[in-house]
Amino acid sequence: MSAADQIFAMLKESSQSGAPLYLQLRKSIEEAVNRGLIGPGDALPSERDIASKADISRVTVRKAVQDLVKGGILVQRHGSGTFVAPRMERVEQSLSRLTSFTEDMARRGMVVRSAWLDRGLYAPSPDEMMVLGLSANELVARVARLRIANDTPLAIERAALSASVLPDPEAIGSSLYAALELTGNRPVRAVQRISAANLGDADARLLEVAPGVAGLHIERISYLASGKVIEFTRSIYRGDAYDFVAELRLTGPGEEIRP
Ligand code: 16G
Repeated sequence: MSAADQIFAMLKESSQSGAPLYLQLRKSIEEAVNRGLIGPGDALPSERDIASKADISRVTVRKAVQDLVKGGILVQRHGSGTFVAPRMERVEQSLSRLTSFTEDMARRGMVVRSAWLDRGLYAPSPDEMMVLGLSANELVARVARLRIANDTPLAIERAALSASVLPDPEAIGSSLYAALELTGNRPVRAVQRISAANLGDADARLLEVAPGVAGLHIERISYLASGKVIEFTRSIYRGDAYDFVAELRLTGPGEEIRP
């Protein structure tokens, strides 16, 4: 049975419900995806095919499809059509170990690569001056990357470090922490702040999700053993790809809780 037939069969099942047509169609496409009748990466039949098979207007089909794109069930690629979104295998990330993206993904057997969004030396922003302890006449090294594992973009990371630590951001290979390790500047402690964020258009396009879907905004400030701040990184992670897991322990009497 073709994908259009599968959807039509689902639609016939739900046609008794009395709900608006576009909602019935949306549910039918969702059902076809959930039951695996059309799989991740499969092309959705054209608007015209669905409309003629189900005998409904193309406007109705468009409305249902747009809703599913917004919900992340379908993805639209300019020029090539609409597809079932790839199923994300969620990554479980411990919040108690200070690891790098490269190490995290390699441990899971995933192939890591990054696309450079920016790298260079700049005059620091007020935030960067404050966090990294820079004065206005010092420079900041910025390293912005789209982090990709097994061909799926997972996060956009924008790191800022003092230019005295990273004088040549062009020279980092595939891992920032490996480059810092070489000069004895790999952080030993970090404080991470995670908050919810809806992805804006530009970030959503890079992460290949629909604009407005849920993401995680993560700010990491990392320290050397001396207590000096070494890295200030602001990242956007895909909300459908990550579970951050923290182990909690009861603190003993007199034990200090520090951030
Ligand atoms: C992690 C860190 C990021 C760090 C990067 C280094 C979070 C949220 N962020 O992704 O702060 O810059 O690792 O990775 O965990 P790399 O050594 O592979 O470049």
